[in-house]
Amino acid sequence: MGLFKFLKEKFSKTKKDDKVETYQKGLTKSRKNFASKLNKLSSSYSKVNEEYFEQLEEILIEADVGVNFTLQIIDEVLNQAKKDKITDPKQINEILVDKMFLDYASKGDVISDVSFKEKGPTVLLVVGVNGVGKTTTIAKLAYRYLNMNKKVMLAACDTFRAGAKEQLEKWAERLSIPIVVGKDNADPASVAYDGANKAIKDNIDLLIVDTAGRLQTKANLMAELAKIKRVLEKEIPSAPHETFLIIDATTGQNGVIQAAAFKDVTPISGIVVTKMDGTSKGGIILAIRNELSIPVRFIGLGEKMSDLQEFDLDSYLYGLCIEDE
Ligand SMILES: Nc1nc2c(ncn2[C@@H]2O[C@H](COP(=O)(O)OP(=O)(O)O)[C@@H](O)[C@H]2O)c(=O)[nH]1
Ligand SMILES: [Mg+2]
Repeated sequence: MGLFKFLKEKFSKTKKDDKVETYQKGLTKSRKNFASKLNKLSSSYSKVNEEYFEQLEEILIEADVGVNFTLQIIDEVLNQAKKDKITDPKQINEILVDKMFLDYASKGDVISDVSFKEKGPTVLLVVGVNGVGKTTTIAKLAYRYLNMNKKVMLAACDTFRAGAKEQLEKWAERLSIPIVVGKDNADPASVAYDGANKAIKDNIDLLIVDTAGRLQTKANLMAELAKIKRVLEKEIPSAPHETFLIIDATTGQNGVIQAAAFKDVTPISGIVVTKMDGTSKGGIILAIRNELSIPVRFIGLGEKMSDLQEFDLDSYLYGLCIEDE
């Protein structure tokens, strides 16, 4: 059975859980831009031809899966179609979805959740340019791990942007969790130092470190992140244990460029793609995975706490590629 039928079966009306509902709702715009166009295309042809594949290519580019991935996947679909002598447009579309799945999955298993150390605080460093959703994602992640009975603490290392500290403080207050802050324009590394020590002293399970994302000057960013990491590692062995890069889905291919730039500066253990609900460019996840091989760990499908979901390839492809009948 192909993936297309498998997903339809897996998520048939009676079996839909909260997770897949959240994905479906959050991916509505992307689905309109992708699944609807695919269906329209396949119903206007009785047999595929060169023109069909050209239009397919256009739909993929518009979904922001990236040029490289588009060309690669069209090639794979063409080869398969030739090999199996398939000319039915609907079947071609199904092969396409299969290939999308295989490309993502072939790059390795994905475990969404932070992997916790057995002893001592686990440190999660959060990076990304301004406005992508770092602070709100931190709040959502804190909420998630609180619900898993973890002791969570925040460190406000974005000492640069006006109001950044206050924004994180507000979240800490709402969630009733401790937070370490510095003075305005304080050295972010000094806040990281205080955070690490307080986390050890208070037996914290998860310390989440917010940072300022000044990508404009790569050298500065690199120096700042390196210093934060050096301090963390000195206080807590092999910290940070995870580094999440936050990418705003509404920026499309720009997000892929940002991810590449950050990857140059520091190792990234996972990506969180935010604001999927506000864009039709939902294919960006496939572009990131294809071009950078970094796993997407969580995805932001709305503003509510529960709208940050662990990344699930089946739910994502279902939400993007399959329209309700
Ligand atoms: N619709 C939507 N908005 C989001 C999502 N994630 C973050 N935002 C909004 O994006 C804006 C910027 O977020 P913020 O956390 O301050 O970004 P930061 O500068 O990277 O820390 C805020 O208004 C958030 O509410 C999401 O998944 N969906
Ligand atoms: Mg922020």
